[in-house]
Amino acid sequence: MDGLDALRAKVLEAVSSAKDEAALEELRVATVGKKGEVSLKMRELGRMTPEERQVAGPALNALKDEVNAALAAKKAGLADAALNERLQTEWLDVTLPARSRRAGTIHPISQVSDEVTALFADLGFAVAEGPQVESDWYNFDALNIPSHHPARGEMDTFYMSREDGDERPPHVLRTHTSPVQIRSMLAQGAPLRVICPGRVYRADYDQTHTPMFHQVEGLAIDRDISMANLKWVLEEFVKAFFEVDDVELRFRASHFPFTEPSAEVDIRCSWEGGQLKIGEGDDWLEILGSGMVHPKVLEAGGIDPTEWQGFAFGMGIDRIAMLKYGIPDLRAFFDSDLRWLRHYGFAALDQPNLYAGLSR
Ligand code: 2NL
Repeated sequence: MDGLDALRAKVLEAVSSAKDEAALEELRVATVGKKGEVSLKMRELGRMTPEERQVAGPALNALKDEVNAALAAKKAGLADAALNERLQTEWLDVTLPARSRRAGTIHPISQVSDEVTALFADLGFAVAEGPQVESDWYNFDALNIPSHHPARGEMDTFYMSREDGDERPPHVLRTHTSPVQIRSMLAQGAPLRVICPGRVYRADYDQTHTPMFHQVEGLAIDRDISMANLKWVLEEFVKAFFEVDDVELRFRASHFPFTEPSAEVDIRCSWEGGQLKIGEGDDWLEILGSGMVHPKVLEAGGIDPTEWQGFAFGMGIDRIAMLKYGIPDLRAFFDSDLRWLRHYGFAALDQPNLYAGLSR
């Protein structure tokens, strides 16, 4: 067939001098593509005599194979060259010393939250979490908080808005983590031991209150749980959390709608030269509220109060974080001031655990 050798030489030369993959692709289309030079030559086979076809057919097929092989080889070569060029220009010296500036730190609230949950986990409590936007039933009714109770007022509670004309009661930003415990009771039944840390919201903002703060609540339900169990659990907690060998707790009668009886718990302490010492001295520090779960609350949680009883307690994480780590100003917790965070933050790899110690 005329000109086949010349075509072969021309195409192979073009392949070998192609600069990049795009040029190569253009060349493929122009030669072995549907309307490429080699393909057009193949169409001529139809007009040949059988004898001519017997010679030209294999020659054309061989040329097509040869061109395809050259294209593939060149393509691989170009990819190698591109990679080599990247490797030449983009290098990284892994022997350089690490940057000395510290990365982020763990916020004291996260740290204390982890400490408290690690501690109660060791006492057999499971960690539970729930939504921050709650129905009024989970946040109030189930907790025996009547509709006229001041906590329900706009002064204390953030209400979500409803569409105009929607008469259903609005959702609220949860004012405590108790709804999580109601959900745990309904989902798991008795016996039950849960610890619920999380964000809560109240419409209050001054020196000692922020509209969002952190709470942790605990709940233990069994057939014969009593205030004695509550007292022991809280003593163990306070000793481990404040890292002291002994501490005295004082239970003061109080009132919450969701517990009966209710008690506020103080711990013995001293303030000397502005320095707080837990477990010694003549002062008392209020750290939490507690009590025996009200029968109506057990009922709302689907638990039979004639068979089961339990204790519950709640405390502010922000407050105990300030006490433990000597942080004077509550509002600094939420300022995101990097200097403050570097000063009061914790190293990211120091996860609290009871073996290594809660806070190294
Ligand atoms: C406080 C007082 C408290 C509870 C929280 C609770 C939860 C359920 C049932 C009964 Cl589901 N009680 N929680 C009980 C007593 C006190 O918190 O001063 N918190 C900062």
